[in-house]
Amino acid sequence: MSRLIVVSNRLPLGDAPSGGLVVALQDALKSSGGVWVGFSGEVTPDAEPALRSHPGAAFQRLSFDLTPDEHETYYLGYSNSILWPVCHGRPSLTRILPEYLDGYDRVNARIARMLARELRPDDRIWVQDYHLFPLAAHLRALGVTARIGHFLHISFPGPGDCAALPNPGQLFDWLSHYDLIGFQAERDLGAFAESARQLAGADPADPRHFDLCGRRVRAGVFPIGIDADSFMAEAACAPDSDRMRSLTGAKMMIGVDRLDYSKGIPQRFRAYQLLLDKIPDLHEKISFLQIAPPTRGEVEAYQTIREETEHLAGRINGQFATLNWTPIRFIHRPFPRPVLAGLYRQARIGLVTPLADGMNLVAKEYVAAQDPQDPGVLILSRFAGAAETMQQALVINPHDPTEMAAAMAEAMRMSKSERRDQHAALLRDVVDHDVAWWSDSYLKTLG
Ligand code: ADQ
Repeated sequence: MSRLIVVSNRLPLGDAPSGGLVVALQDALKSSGGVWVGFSGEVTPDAEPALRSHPGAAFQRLSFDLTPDEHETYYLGYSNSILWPVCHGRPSLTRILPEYLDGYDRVNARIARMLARELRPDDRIWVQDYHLFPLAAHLRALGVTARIGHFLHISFPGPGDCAALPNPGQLFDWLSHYDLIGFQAERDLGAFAESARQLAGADPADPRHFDLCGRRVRAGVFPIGIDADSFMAEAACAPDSDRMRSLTGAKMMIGVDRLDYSKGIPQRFRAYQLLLDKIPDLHEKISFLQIAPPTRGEVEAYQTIREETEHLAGRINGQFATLNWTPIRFIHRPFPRPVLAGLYRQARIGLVTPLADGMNLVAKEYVAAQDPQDPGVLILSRFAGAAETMQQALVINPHDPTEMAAAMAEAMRMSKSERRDQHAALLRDVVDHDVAWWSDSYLKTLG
């Protein structure tokens, strides 16, 4: 059996499987004697030129360190100050410096050199996400002939946003070295086709095969899911925490996101403010818990979003709070999965309102965590990849505060039978298209 080699920016270290991706790939890695390669999380001036092995998992794990300069240029720079804003439709938030592209390409070349030494000709290599676009090109240059696939977890930019990259043509050249490029949603495949046509003269042989930069590339849509069964089980046995119950018995609305400008957190705060302003009857009857651990704090755009959201939450509490009721609790800390599952289950409304998002797993986790007899309501942005398959949610435009506030009011009003019908349809999709389905269908297509 050919080995599966997974390469991602971060290597899952820690003892417990840290997320759906690990759970999904664990079996394939274990049964094929496979390897997971990724960044160790350590930034050190003496990053070794060889991969380091981490025993103790069901599969082999190999890591690399980054030097401070590589971390600055490859990770914070090209990946998160150029590609991330461009792929999320925010080119005005890019910071383009020539050393970012240099560092990004150099780190990918270094990973390719370290990885090539470990490879066998019949391995299948599965590269994850936007940090590693050039990896296949560097592996090919070293003579690697194995099958190489890429999966993009975030959305793909249309031609207008792609043109804001310092190197739009080169992006397509990098991608042309993969055998299969996987996207989250039809929307992303469409954007890829159009951008590749306009910016790199790509010729679609059919909707799923492209002649790109002199090579034939296959592309497809593989919407990622969650580890639905275990999430449902965790939520069902989560203790109903009394500490979470508000003094006024208010129904909870929950948002769970990394603190990122793509997630639409200020928009959701403004819609909530409008709701409380327009419908005083809801005062003390609804309370909003927003959990948002900060990420990428070294990047300026993330400092700005933190200030903006803290300011808005403070203003809403100042304006509406009573002695018994705090309208918003804004918590900057990650929670263990079982705690999160219990919080989702207690929440009458799950608020997922990104301005742009590859998929958004919180939408799926929220649905899986509900009590099917008395489920809560999902309010979902039409700009999340999840909206392509989760049409039974209350799908909204996150830029329109009136529409979002109306959806919150509607979710508070909905009868139990309406909520059950809506939830049953959503749950079917979450269970049928879980993370194991995602990895199986991708790897089958890769061959
Ligand atoms: P992210 O942008 O990180 O992922 P998302 O899909 O929402 O976004 O996944 C976040 C994960 O982190 C969820 O599993 C969530 O439970 C967890 N999480 C968030 N806040 C947490 C907290 N405070 N405590 C604990 N856990 C927390 C990228 C893309 C997405 C795509 C995923 C997977 O941007 O669009 O869905 O990859 O492909």
